[in-house]
Amino acid sequence: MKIYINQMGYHPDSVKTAVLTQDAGAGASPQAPDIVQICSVDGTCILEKEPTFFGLDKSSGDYVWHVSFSEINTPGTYIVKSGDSTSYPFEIETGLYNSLHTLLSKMLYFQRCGMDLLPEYAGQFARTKCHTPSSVLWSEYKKYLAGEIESEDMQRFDIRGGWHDAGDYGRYSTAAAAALAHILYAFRFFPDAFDKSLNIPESGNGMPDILNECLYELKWLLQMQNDEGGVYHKQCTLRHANFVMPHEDTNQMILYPVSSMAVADFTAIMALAYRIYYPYDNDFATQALQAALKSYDWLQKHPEFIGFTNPEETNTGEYDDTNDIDERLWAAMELYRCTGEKHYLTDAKTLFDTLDITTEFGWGDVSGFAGWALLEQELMPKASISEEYYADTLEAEFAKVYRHEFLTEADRILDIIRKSGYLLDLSPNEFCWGSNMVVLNRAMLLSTAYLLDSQKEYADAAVYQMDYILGVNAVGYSYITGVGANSFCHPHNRVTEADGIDDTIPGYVSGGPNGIPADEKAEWLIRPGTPPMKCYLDIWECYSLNEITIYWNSPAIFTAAFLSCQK
Ligand code: 9MR
Ligand code: ZN
Repeated sequence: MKIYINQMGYHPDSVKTAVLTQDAGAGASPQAPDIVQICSVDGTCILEKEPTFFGLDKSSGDYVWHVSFSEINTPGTYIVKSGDSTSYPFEIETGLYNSLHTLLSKMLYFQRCGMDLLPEYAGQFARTKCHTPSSVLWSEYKKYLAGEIESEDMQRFDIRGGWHDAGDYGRYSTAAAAALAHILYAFRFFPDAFDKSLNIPESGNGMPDILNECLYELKWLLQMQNDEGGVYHKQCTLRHANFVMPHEDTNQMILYPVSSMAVADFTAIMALAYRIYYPYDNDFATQALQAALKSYDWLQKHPEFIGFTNPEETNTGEYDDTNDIDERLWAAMELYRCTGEKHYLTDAKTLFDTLDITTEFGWGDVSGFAGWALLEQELMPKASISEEYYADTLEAEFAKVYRHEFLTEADRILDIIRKSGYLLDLSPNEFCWGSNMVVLNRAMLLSTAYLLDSQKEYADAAVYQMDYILGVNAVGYSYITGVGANSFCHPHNRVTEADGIDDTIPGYVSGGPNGIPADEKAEWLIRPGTPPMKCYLDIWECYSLNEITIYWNSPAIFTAAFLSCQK
């Protein structure tokens, strides 16, 4: 019998559920566990409960029982016991989620490119600045590789900074925009959560540190806009670097062509940045809005979809897409929110009407961000919605439709959760590369639904998703480094492998189980037929299971910030 709990712990007033499991493999029949005891960490029993049988969980192949212990609300350290089995210890404490999103946010500082990370901020993970030389355009570099032009013939671009995307050192415009959207909206909806210092170089300058950190990425992204208002899809070397420290990756950096997704995402995130930064840094905010308007013009001049496919010489990330409608929708909606000019709203509504899916928060489908922009005032704290809030009838109608879209999707997710023994928001066939992102993006959706509709079930469901990430899963790991008694510690991350330091940088979210492992090591080690929730290994080579990225941390920041504001 295994007992899974959130290894970090629970807010005193939160819903608390332990999951007990037995492997259902080889035709075993379920053997009811012994009575369950919730004990203080010294072994004193506080509560005894009969577990409730859920049945077979399809994603894990486990028989599952549940034990609710929400009634325990005295701060302290606890364990759960049944027969010979004991859970990892966990806390009941206010403030856990506040500390968690602070730790998750500091990860972004560790991803910074182009500056020294000093010991006073990075501790033992201090490192030398990286990727400072100039970049060239792919259109010219291609000719250089073919021997058609000389190195001196290439134009040079000084574009520096930003966050390394992931375990690789690339920087990608659409991935950046998605991560920034999660975090800037987290700040918009839960401003009081972000009161702690991140201990970064800008700390104490009068701006909340989460905005200081995001500004580092935004300033890089601003440089990715060209004179016409186009935005380069990515800044990367031709091939992924070896497992060396970032400053040892000295290959030529290349600006890959403009994609319409990158331009639209850029427009949207710069417009959002205008609203967020205006009270703190007027000049930057104005610059961001000007940049957004310029890129919106570009979009008007280029109504056609301009996708992105890696040239065959390149193996760095692709972030491809099949259309740019959701990106254009998001751009139009953000500019409407900034300017109140009706033509943006009309553009947004026209694009929205062509979409089937409207509530996604990923780098590939950004439609849900448009909903956040539209419903912003309803999602922000102490929202006072007056009859006149929505400037006109089209807006009011559109807001009604979007509210319905979010709530309908949240109800669909609740149905998935009810069918999962682990109270997880994924169906068995949804364990993809980066499945933890899907878990967390849906947790953001559930949080959104709660903000719109105050039904406790939505908030409880968001808690269950963080429980899954922090240990209530069929492999028993906490998927956040440094959090919980059994956290993963071998991420696919060049810095962690190359730095020669035993400890892992804390606060990384793992990509998580992948039902279709897609790297050599995982394909070799994971037996065919393994249930999807168990297709996970804490091995650094397994990039399709155990990488880290900025946009896997960012939805965890959002969800933890949401939970830190709930009772
Ligand atoms: O997160 C991306 C995942 O959804 C895709 O299936 C995968 C393969 O295309 O790529 C992932 O993105 C990677 C990106 O291309 C480069 N940086 C690391 C990202 C995480 O693995
Ligand atoms: Zn770098």
